[in-house]
Amino acid sequence: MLIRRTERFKASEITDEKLYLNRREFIAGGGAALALAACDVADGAAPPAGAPLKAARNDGVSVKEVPTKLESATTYNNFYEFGVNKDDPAREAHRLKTRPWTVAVEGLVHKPKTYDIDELIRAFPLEERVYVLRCVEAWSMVIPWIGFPLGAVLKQVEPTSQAKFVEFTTLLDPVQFPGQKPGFFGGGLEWPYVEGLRLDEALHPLTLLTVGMYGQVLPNQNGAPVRIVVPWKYGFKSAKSIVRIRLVSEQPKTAWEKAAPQEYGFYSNVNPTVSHPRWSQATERRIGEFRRRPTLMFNGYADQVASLYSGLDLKKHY
Ligand SMILES: Nc1nc2c(c(=O)[nH]1)N[C@H]1C(S)=C(S)[C@@H](COP(=O)(O)O)O[C@H]1N2
Ligand SMILES: [Mo]
Repeated sequence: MLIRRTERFKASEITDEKLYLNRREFIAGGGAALALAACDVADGAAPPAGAPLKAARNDGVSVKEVPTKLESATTYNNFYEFGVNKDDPAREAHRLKTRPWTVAVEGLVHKPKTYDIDELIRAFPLEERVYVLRCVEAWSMVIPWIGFPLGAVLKQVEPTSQAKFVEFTTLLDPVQFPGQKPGFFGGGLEWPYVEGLRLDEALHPLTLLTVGMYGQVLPNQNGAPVRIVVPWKYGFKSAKSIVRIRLVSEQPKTAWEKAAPQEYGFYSNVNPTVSHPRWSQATERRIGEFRRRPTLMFNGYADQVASLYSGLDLKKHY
């Protein structure tokens, strides 16, 4: 196991990488890979953010757009556990220890299992998928994520016939997450951050259990060591730094729904025809661009996901 893990990050692998790394980052990344090989064996320390992570590009599901600058994707973040300002996560995220880390997959399943994060990262072949992250605040980024379909894990634990929804829970730890401290303004959210999907949404092949981006280990501010990415929904559906995936029979109460139910619904499908009560969703600002672009129905994935919602009133189920 150790050998395979070391191999995944070994320095020689980086040589054939087109990646997104410029030369300086390339050198830093190589150094990180070597440091990893050493500390990994010694004490199971986390692979440093920025360590190379290899994955085969899945062109079939990737958008053809140029990725947002890595620097923007790692400095303009929503991660309220670190603070409500966009630059808080990049500054505070070093507090989060991503090893040891486990993810419990439990609830209405025949074979509940607690995965060690490194076991999870090796459990299925990693893919690179370029998706547009569309935030409910009407901005967006193009991000080459690395992960594998969440459905692969869910099938392994065998949901029972009573399982209808999947609930995701972020780590609760006010020491590592200053935003969770009592008295700290956390945007009105209750901790831990909880999100959810219908089981069919969770099993959809586009739904990605994500452990990296831009050819690298996921940076802490982007939800290390593991987060969800649901590309046809607003960004807040993609819970970061998750420790539990629970199969349940009732629709989970999500963090944003609890905080402001009239503004943030359970479905939160990207939909240019349904406005947020305080702003339009018709257009979005692509980070790094000047002109706004029209927002696409289901963020451009209508062909793949519209059938999940046939017969559902998307104005009512926003
Ligand atoms: N635990 C947790 N997950 C979270 C959030 C958060 O505040 N806490 N913010 C969400 C929102 S609003 C967005 S837009 C995306 C941002 O992901 P990114 O920083 O990787 O772009 O993360 C989502 N996941
Ligand atoms: Mo968001």
